[in-house]
Amino acid sequence: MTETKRSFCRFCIALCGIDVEVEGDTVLRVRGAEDDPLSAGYTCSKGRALPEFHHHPGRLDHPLVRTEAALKQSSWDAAMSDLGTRLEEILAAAGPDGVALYLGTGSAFDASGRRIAERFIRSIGSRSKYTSGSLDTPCKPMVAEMMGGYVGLNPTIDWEATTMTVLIGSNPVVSHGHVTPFVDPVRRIRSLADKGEVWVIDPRETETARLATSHLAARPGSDFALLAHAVREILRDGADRSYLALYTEPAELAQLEAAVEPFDLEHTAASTRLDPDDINNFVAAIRRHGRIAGLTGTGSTMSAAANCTEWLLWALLIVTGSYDQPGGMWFNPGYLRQLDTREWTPGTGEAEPGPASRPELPRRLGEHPAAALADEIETNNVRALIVVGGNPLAAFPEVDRLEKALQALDVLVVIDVVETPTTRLATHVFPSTGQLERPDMPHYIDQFHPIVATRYTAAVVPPVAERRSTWWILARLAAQLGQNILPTGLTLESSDDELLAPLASRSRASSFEAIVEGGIDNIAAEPQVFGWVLPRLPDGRWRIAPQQLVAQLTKLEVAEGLVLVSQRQPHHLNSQLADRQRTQRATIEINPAEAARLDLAAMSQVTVHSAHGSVSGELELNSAIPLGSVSIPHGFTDVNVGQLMSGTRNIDPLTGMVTLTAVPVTLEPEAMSLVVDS
Ligand SMILES: Nc1nc2c(c(=O)[nH]1)N[C@H]1C(S)=C(S)[C@@H](COP(=O)(O)OP(=O)(O)OC[C@H]3O[C@@H](n4cnc5c(=O)[nH]c(N)nc54)[C@H](O)[C@@H]3O)O[C@H]1N2
Ligand SMILES: Nc1nc2c(c(=O)[nH]1)N[C@H]1C(S)=C(S)[C@@H](COP(=O)(O)OP(=O)(O)OC[C@H]3O[C@@H](n4cnc5c(=O)[nH]c(N)nc54)[C@H](O)[C@@H]3O)O[C@H]1N2
Ligand code: SF4
Ligand SMILES: [Mo]
Repeated sequence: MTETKRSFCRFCIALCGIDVEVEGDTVLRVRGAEDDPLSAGYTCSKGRALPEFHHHPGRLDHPLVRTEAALKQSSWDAAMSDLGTRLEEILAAAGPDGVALYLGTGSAFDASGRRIAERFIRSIGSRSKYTSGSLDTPCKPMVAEMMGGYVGLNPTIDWEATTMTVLIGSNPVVSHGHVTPFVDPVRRIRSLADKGEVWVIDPRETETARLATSHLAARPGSDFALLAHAVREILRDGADRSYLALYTEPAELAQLEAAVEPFDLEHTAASTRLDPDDINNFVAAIRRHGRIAGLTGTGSTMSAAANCTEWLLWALLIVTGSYDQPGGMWFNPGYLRQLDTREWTPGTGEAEPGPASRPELPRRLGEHPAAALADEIETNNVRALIVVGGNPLAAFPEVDRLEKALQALDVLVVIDVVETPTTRLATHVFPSTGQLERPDMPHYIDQFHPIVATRYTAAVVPPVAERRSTWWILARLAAQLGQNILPTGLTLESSDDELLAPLASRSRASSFEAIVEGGIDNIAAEPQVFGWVLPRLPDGRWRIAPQQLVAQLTKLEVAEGLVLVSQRQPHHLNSQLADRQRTQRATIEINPAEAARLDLAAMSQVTVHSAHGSVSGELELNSAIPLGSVSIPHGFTDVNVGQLMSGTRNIDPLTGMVTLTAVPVTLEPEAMSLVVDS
């Protein structure tokens, strides 16, 4: 019998409401839930591919343990006993840091799995924790802490009243947003444009740029200059002086003024390669609107200028009096965490030293930057790695080197739902329940919601075969090591719901049951909350000119020549669904005029070289790519853009982030491989 069950998609932060048609444990079809208050029937092709992903031929069904060269099916008890013994040996020989954890994107959408993974690594006392956050956006928490005193301040558009929105290096029509979700993005961007203006700063002529009222195709990596100029000009004319008097220090404001002083029109036009009239129009628009909203995406946060761009955007939003004010931007305190009811001790944004092999890399948020992982393994500091919901071979820099390092580990545990290039190297593979097989409630991503609200879903289908919840797998492993890492009163026999329930205890809801029964409609959700951040600022003010960022700005340069720019594609999420090659694959995209200039127009295969490495693939001529740029999507291991990225060069000294966009490259016809008859 066919039944329809209500859930929400957990591929991306849009968390669209879905109606899932099932028959027994077979998932037949996914449709957008028409009556969902946020997504109102919207889904994208990834959400609709959930049945295909759920029944993927590579779905993991049993624990696998490597014996000799092959992974062999095992029972949970035997796999845990084998792994427990090996981890105990490593802990005894190498100490707690010898066991590392990498939490990828897949873990962010599993509230209990992520929470118990964090408890696992704490319980063994290891500092070797890594997450994908150090690859895509470490500037955001750092700038939030430096300027506002708290890492968790996540500014969001005032969807009701903002009249000017600036999107820098983000393409929500494809991505559905970086850390601010654009549910039903075309409708949302149109509605923002209907209310006033949407400015997109992106070297590519993106799907979002086409819907915007203005598009500035600034030179990749030059966003900081445009923003520095805007801050400079608004400080001369157009600043919200009463806001500045209340929430900034005059001496710090003077430091900001001095820092942006070199960015006059001429200098800014030369850096960004924008027409001076366009730059003037941008500044004039900001003056016209007074309060504005602005967001960066990975096109900015993965660039060498990430920190300064983020800082100068925050500075622009403060100078215009936009932060924590209607018509500007608000900060989602989270429905579950409700930060607006808590006090915090303001942090300063200082980092700790990195791991033993890369002490120069900063350690932030209790984790090491991903760039350090290969070194840590090569120097034998890390002997075991546990990967939860991540696929480092499709995400990290220097993938060739990383692959060798992963092969050299004593233990590589991968907890995933499907076979991946990373599971293929593992010594232990554990099959996790997938998103349709577990109840869930967004926790870690609670503050990214476009309104203050939460969602609960029951499992849509029961897990089949030997699939277990990620929380159970890690708690079981901890038990094997003699530790109980579950919250008080819970055991390995507890249900997924019992694991979720404590998340409601400090929330806006009266109880977990109220969330379960209420659904998103009748929970006391508030559209937006203003005015809770300003009274909590350190010493009552925004630190508008953090010294480390002021110093970094003086050293920034815009790369000359051909550069690689990042992009995302609509039908896969990083490496997830990237094997659906009939819908999407990685090509090397350049502008037809650039191909003609480089004498490549007739080529089918080309090779891209960076200072670190090379990648070859099919050439695709695309007029949306500007002159001077090449673009390759990430997430693929056949054409793996990670081969161009370095884990040692161009590492940001403040965050340890690898530069993943605006990377200098050269392009040439693919070298013919010699065919040798043997
Ligand atoms: N369909 C799909 N959705 C996804 C993902 C996916 O893989 N596929 N991944 C998810 C993840 S993990 C994340 S973090 C988010 C990211 O979400 P977004 O940050 O919105 O990601 P993109 O769509 O790649 O948009 C980045 C844009 O930056 C531009 N860009 C590149 N370099 C520069 C530069 O130097 N300056 C400027 N101004 N722009 C530049 C690119 O042309 C691109 O259009 O998306 C999430 N959603
Ligand atoms: N060159 C370059 N490199 C990049 C980027 C880029 O734009 N360019 N983007 C960067 C970004 S933004 C990110 S976030 C990282 C992504 O880095 P990762 O997070 O390491 O990569 P993903 O491909 O998202 O891996 C997610 C994994 O989670 C698994 N999974 C899915 N559902 C579940 C589940 O329910 N439970 C468990 N346990 N696992 C599950 C999937 O099968 C998949 O293997 O890559 C970064 N690397
Ligand atoms: S936008 Fe697509 S992938 Fe993201 S939650 Fe909605 S349906 Fe899922
Ligand atoms: Mo990401």
